[in-house]
Amino acid sequence: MNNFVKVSRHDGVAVITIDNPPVNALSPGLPEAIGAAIDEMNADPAVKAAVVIGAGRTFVAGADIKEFGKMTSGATPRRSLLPFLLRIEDSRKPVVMAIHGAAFGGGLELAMAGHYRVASPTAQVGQPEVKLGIIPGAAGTQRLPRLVGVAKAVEMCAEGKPVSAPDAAALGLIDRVIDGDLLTGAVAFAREIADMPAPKARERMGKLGTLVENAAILAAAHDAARKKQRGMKAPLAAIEAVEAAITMPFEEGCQAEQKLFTECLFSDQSKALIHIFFGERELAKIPDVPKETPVIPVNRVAVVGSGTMGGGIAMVFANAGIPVLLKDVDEAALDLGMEKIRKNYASSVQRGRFKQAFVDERLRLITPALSYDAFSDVDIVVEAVFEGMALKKSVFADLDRACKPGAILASNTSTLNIEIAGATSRPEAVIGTHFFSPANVMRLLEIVRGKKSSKEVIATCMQLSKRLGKIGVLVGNCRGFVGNRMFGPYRREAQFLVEEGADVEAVDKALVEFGNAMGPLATGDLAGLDVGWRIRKEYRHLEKPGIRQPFAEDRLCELGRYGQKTMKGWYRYDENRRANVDPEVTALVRKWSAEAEIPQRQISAEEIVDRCIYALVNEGARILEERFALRAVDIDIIYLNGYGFPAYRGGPMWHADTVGLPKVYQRICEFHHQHRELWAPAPLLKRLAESGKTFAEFDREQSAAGLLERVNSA
Ligand code: T1G
Repeated sequence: MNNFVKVSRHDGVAVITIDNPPVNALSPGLPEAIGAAIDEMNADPAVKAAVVIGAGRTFVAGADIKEFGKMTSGATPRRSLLPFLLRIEDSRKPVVMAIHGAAFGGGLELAMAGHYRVASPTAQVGQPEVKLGIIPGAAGTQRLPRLVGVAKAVEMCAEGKPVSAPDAAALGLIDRVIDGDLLTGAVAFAREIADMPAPKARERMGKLGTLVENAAILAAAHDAARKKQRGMKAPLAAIEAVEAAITMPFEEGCQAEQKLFTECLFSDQSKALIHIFFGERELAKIPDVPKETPVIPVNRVAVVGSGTMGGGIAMVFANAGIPVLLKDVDEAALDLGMEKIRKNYASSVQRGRFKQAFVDERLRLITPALSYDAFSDVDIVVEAVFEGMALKKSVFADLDRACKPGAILASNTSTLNIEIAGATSRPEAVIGTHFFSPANVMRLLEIVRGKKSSKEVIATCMQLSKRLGKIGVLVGNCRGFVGNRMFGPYRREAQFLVEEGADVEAVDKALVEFGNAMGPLATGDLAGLDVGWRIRKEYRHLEKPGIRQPFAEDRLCELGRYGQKTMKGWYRYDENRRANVDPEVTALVRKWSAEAEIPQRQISAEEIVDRCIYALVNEGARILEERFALRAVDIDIIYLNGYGFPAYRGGPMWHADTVGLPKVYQRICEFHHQHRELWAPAPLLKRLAESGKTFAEFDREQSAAGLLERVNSA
C-alpha cells in the first residue's frame, strides 16, 4: 500500500483514507492503491464493509489535471479509471463513500462506483469537467443519469455547476447527510447496511427513461448550451454522452463517453481552459509578497461616491457580509445612489439570483453617509468619485485626515495614475482597486500597485478580492493599467476599420463570431462613448504629431451620440435597448473618411479579427516586457473576466501562442508596413517569435529563473 492510502479497522468496518494533498486528486498510483485496499478488505473475514474517506479538507477533487498535459503531449499514456471503478462497484462487500469538501469530476465518479454515499452538510458534488473543456471521463455520464435522472445529469455535466449535499440527498445521489463527525457517522452507516445488498449504480435503470421521453430535455439542453456556452464544444459533447446512457448498455455507453472525452481532451479549447485553471491559481503568487505576509483585518469598509460604480462596489461588500458606509456630497445624490442599489437588488430577486431575506439583510449593511464622521473605524475605503485628478486628490486628503492609521485608502480609478497617493501622508496605504462595470456582477478586480503600496496592503487586497468573490489580478501603475491600456488599441483598430470602409455591424459581427461576448463598437455604446472622448480630450496633449488617430467616435460624440445612454451611438437603440444598424452613421463616417481622404475598400472578417485581436496581443507583450503585468496568463485572466474574451480561447496571449507567435508576428509586421508606427511589433513578441518560444514558456522561464520581479509601479 503506498502513502496515498491508509487503512484502519473500526469494529468490522475497514476505513480507507485517501491522502494526496492538497485536494486528493487521483494522481497516478492512487486509484491502484484504493483498488488494492478494496481487494484486501474483501479478503479479510473480519471485515463486513468499507468506508472510503478523504484526509484533509476535501474528499477527491477529481483526476489529476496536471497529468493531462503529459497525456496530450504523449509524454505519458492515457490511463482510464473505468476498470478501477468497476473493481469497486463489483466489490463483494459494500463500500460506503464518505464525502466532505468537494467530490468533483473523478471524485464524484469514484463516489458513484461505491454502493452508498454519505456526506457532511457542507459537502459539494459535481462534474465540473466542462470548465476544463472536457467531459466526465470515468463513466460519470453513465452512472449519474442512473442515479439522478437524465434532466439533472445533463444539467450537472453540461453546465458543471456543483450541487450541495442536502440537494444531492434530495436527488437520491447521497444516501445520508451526516451531521457531526463524518467518519463516525459513516462507520455507523456502514454497519447498518453491511448485510444488505450492495446496489450497483450501473444496474439502476429506473430513472433513465427512453429517448422519446427525454427528447425535450435533451433538446432544451442543447439550446441552453449553444446560448449560454456559445462556441464551447464540451457541453454539447457532455449532452451527447448522457444521451448514450439512454440508448446504449452501460459498457457501450462508457465507450461512447471515452471517445467524446478523448476528442475534448486533445482539443485546443481544453488546453486553453486548463491554462486558465492553473493561471487562476498562480495569481496570488507575487514574487516579493510571500504568502505569509500579514494581512490587515477587514471588518468595516467605506465607499466614497454613490454613482454607478460606487453603488455597485458597496453592494459587493454587502454581498460578502461586510458593513459598508456609502458617502456622497449631498442628500439628492445619496438618495439616487441608494435608489439604484435597491433597484439592482429588486431585479436580482426578480431573476431569482437572491432571496428577499438575503437582500433585506444586505441593504441593512449599507449605511448612507453625508460626512466622514464615521470613517474613523473603517479598515478600507474605496474612492469611486468622478474621474478627475484634482477631485480625487482632495478626496484622498480628506480620507487621510478622517481614517485611522493603518486603514487602506483605495481608488477605483480606471485610468488615472495612483500618484494620487501623494495627496496623503500614508502613500504606503494607497492602492488601486479597479472594479469593472457593473461592479456587483463583473468578477475582475485589477489591484494596482503604487510606488509605495506596502506588501501588507497588497496581500490584504489580494485576499479580500477572493472574499468578495472577485478574481484579483495585481497590475502595475501605467495609463489604463493592463485591461484598458490594451483595450485602447483594440478599439482604435475597430474604429479605423470602419473609417476604411467596413460596416459597423460587420466589425462587431466578426469579433462576436470569434467568440467575444460583444463587439468593440457595441461595447463602446454600452460603456458610453463620451467616457473615452473626455479622456482623449484630457490627454490630447500627449498625442504624438503625425500619428493617425481615430476620429469617428469623437465626431459621433460631438453630435451627442454617446451610445445607449442617448439611445444612439454607433447603433440606434429601441426602448428595450436593442441595437439597430443606423444608416445615418454609415453615411456620416463615409463623409468624414472622404474628407480625411481615407481610401475605402472591402475588408474581410479575417482582417477585422486579426487587427483587433493582434492589437491586444502586441500591447500585451509591451505590458509584459515593461513589467506592468507579472505573467502573460494574468493578462489572459483579465481579458476573460473583464472584457468578455472567450474563455475557450484562453485569453489573447494564449490565443496568440495557439496560432503560433511566428505567424502572429509576421501578420503584425504586415500591419506595421501598412499602418506604420502604431503597429511597431513589441520587442518581446519579436524575440519570442524568432526564438520559437511562446508567452506561456516566457511565463514559466521567468518564474523558474526567479526573474519574476515586482510589477512596475512607475
Ligand atoms: N488536479 C490537480 N491539482 C489540483 C486539482 C486537480 N483536480 N484540483 C486542485 N488542484 C490544485 C490546485 O492547482 C492548487 O495547487 C491546489 O490544488 C489547491 O487548489 C476523470 C477527467 C477542489 C474546489 O475540475 O475546483 O476529474 O496552486 O486553490 O480554492 O472524469 O481546486 O496550490 O499548487 O483551487 O480550496 C475535475 C478542480 C478534474 C476540480 C478546491 N475536477 N479543483 O478549491 O483550492 S477532471 C475539477 C477545484 C476529471 C474525470 C475527469 C478546486 C477545489 P497550487 P485551489 P480551493
